[in-house]
Amino acid sequence: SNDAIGVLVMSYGTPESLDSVEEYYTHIRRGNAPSPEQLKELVDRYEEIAGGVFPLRENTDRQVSSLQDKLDTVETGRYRCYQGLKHARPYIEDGVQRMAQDGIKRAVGIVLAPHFSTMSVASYNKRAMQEAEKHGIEMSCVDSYHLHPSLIQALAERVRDGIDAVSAKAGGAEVKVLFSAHSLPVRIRQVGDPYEEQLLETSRAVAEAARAGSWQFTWQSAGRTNEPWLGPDIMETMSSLAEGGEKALLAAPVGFVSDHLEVLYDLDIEAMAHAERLGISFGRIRMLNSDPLYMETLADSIREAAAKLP
Ligand code: FEC
Repeated sequence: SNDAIGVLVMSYGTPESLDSVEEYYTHIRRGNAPSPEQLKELVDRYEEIAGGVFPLRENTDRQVSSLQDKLDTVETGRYRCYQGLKHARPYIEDGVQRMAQDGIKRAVGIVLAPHFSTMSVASYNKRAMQEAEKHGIEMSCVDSYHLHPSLIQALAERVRDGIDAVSAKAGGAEVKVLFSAHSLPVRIRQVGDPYEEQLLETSRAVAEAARAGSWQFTWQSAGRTNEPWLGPDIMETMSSLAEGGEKALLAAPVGFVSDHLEVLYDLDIEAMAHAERLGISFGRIRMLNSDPLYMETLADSIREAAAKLP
C-alpha cells in the first residue's frame, strides 16, 4: 500500500501520430468510424496546424509535470500525478490502473477544463470513479474551478495583453473581447446543465478584472451532426459585429486551457481568415498551458478535493 494520494489529471487527448487519427476519431464518435472524407478533413486540419505534430500531447505532458512540481513544493511526496486521456492513450482507465499497480488507495480526479458539463467533465469523472471502484481506490473528483482567483487573474492578464496587441494593430481602435468555449448540443439545457452559466461567470469576472470595455460570449467548434448545437458560433458573431461597424476583435477561448486544434485551427486559421475577409483586426489571447497561476488553481482544487477523502 501507498500513503501518497494519487492525482488523476485528465485531458481530452490527441492522436499519437497521423496513423492513429482514425482510431482517435472513431473513439470520439463512440465507436463509429468516420467516412474517408471526414477522416481526410481531420487529417488535413492537423497537417495545417503543425505539419502533423500534435501540440496537445506535449502540452498535457508539461501541464502534468508542472503540476507535480507545484504539489511537491507544498508537500513533497504527498501527491503523485497520473495522466488519463478521454479519447487517446493513456486512457482514463489506464491512468487509474497505474495508480492501482503503485498501491495507491486514495485519489483525486481533475480535468484540464475549468467548466462543468454533463457532456464533458461529468463523463471524465464517471469513467475515473468507475475504474477506481474496481480497484478499491477511494476517489474524489473536482467538478469545476471556473472562478478560482488565480485562474481569473491569469486570464485577465492575457485579455489585457491581447487588447493592447489588437488595438495597436488596429491603429488604436477600441477592441471588443469575444469570450468563447466549445459548443455542445442544445439538449444540455433540458437537464439544467451549469455549463453556460459557469462560462458567463468566468467571462464576467475576467472582463471586470481586465477592465475590458466591451465584450460578449459566443460559441465555437460545434460538432457537425444533425442535432442543433448552442450558438451563435464565433464566425456568425464576427460577421454581425463587422456589419455593425466593429473594427477590432479579440478571441478569449476561456473554455480551453491549452494550445490545440480547436484554438490553433478553428481560431488562428479559420476565424483569422474570416476576419481578413471582413476587413477587421483579429487576435487571440495566449493560452494558459503551464502558467504558474493555472498550476496554483489546479493545486488548490486538488487539495480541497483531497480534504473530502475518508
Ligand atoms: O488538439 C487536439 O488534438 C484535440 C482538440 C480538441 C479539444 C476538444 C475539446 C472539447 N470537445 C468537446 C466536445 C465535443 C463533442 C464532439 C466533439 C468532436 C471533436 C472532434 C475533434 C475534437 N472534438 Fe471535442 N475537442 C477536440 C477535438 N467534441 C477532432 C471530431 C471532429 C469534429 O467534430 O471536429 C462531437 C462528438 C460526436 O460526433 O458526437 C460533443 C468539449 C470540449 C472542451 C472540454 C474538454 O476539453 O473536455 C465539450 C481540446
